[in-house]
Amino acid sequence: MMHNREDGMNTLITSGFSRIPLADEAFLLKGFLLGEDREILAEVSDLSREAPFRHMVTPGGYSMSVSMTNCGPRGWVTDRQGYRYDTCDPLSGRPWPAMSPRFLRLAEAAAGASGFAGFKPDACLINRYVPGAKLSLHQDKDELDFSQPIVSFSLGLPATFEFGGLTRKAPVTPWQLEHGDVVVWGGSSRLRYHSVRPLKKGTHPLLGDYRINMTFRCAG
Ligand code: MD6
Ligand code: FE
Repeated sequence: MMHNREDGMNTLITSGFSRIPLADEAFLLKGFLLGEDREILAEVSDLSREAPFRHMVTPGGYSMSVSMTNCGPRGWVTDRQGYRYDTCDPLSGRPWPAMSPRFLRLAEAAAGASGFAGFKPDACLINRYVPGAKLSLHQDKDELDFSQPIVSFSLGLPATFEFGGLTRKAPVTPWQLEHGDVVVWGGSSRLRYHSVRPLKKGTHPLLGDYRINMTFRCAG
């Protein structure tokens, strides 16, 4: 079913989506991106020519299985020196590519649909997974402003996302994230631990054997 929805700035035309609560102030918006998935992927492809996906190294010296790039005023980076946000891509020395109006509008609309009005991210980390790639249990805590939520787009192959509690030992709940889904969390859930299980083999009609995840944050 198609319907129009006011997001305050533009009329967002998207396919119907359903909102599933994951925890207090955390939601999964199923199918939220399906009206604009091709456009989002074309923009990611374009910006990755300027700032290519690369395997970053953790402070402990391990190369990450997920490859990453960024867009927007700040980008998340890791190397032997630690995790941080940087205004420039260390590969090129130039500022990260701009965050497109579409990305900003969709991220703000998803946050708004989850009770976080007026979300204005300054960072977008883009993660690319191939089968076998995973993300270990972590908190997103390198941002300066925890009053703002994180908005996470999923495209391409499905993944199992594990959503936990505020301590590393707290039990996790698995959720399937599919092409077009958005996860939003903030407030009392902002610092919950989470992980992504090793991606299963598969072929997505638009992305082949990749999964793309984009997380929008207020970092600065
Ligand atoms: C992913 N996402 O889905 C990894 N972090 O590939 C994250 O680590 C994440 O989805 C914070 C908020 C939402 C997320
Ligand atoms: Fe995360």
